[in-house]
Amino acid sequence: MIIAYIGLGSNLDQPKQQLLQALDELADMPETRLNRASSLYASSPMGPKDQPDYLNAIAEISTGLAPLALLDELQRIEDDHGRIRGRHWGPRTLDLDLLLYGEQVIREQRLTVPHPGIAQRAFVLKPLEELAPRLVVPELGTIRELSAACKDQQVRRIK
Ligand code: A4P
Ligand code: MG
Repeated sequence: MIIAYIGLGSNLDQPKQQLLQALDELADMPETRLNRASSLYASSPMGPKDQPDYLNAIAEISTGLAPLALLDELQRIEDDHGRIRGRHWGPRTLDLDLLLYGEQVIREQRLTVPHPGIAQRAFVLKPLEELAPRLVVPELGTIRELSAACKDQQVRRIK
């Protein structure tokens, strides 16, 4: 089993419900266990501003799925949430990003791991820091270091 981290994001159709339901669905993936999940975090949109604020969270899973099989499962769950692939960085009912897959570095057409945005996004790093501050992102440093470098971005933890 490999430990992997999944980033969840939503800004349409009751984002909190979208994320809580997605956590259940991650737990139901084949060969996979949901170890733990972060709190939910709210932030204004990165990218186009004419869209609602986002809720984000992180799930830590243990999985026997290979990386591309895991990506297939994540995209199936996105589709089940009525995800319509519109403009880049546009609004969405559910976005599931494979952030980290063990310590592997993957550069394939369909899949880049670590996720390329990870080091610039407080809405990813804050919830990751809650779960695993000392975790090392291959080639980049620890989550705590990367999060400190993004501290100017406003992200609110939801109680
Ligand atoms: N892909 C490659 N690597 C990965 C990976 N590690 N995980 C490919 C997931 N997918 C990966 O994704 C496009 C393609 O990326 C997939 O088909 C897969 O083969 P997508 O989600 O359909 O496309 P997108 O959403 O237009 O682009 P992208 O880059 O995924 O958008 P992001 O980076 O997810 O950003 N603001 C806040 N505050 N919070 C957010 O969560 N999210 C976005 C979307 C914009 N602004 C946001 C937030
Ligand atoms: Mg995505």
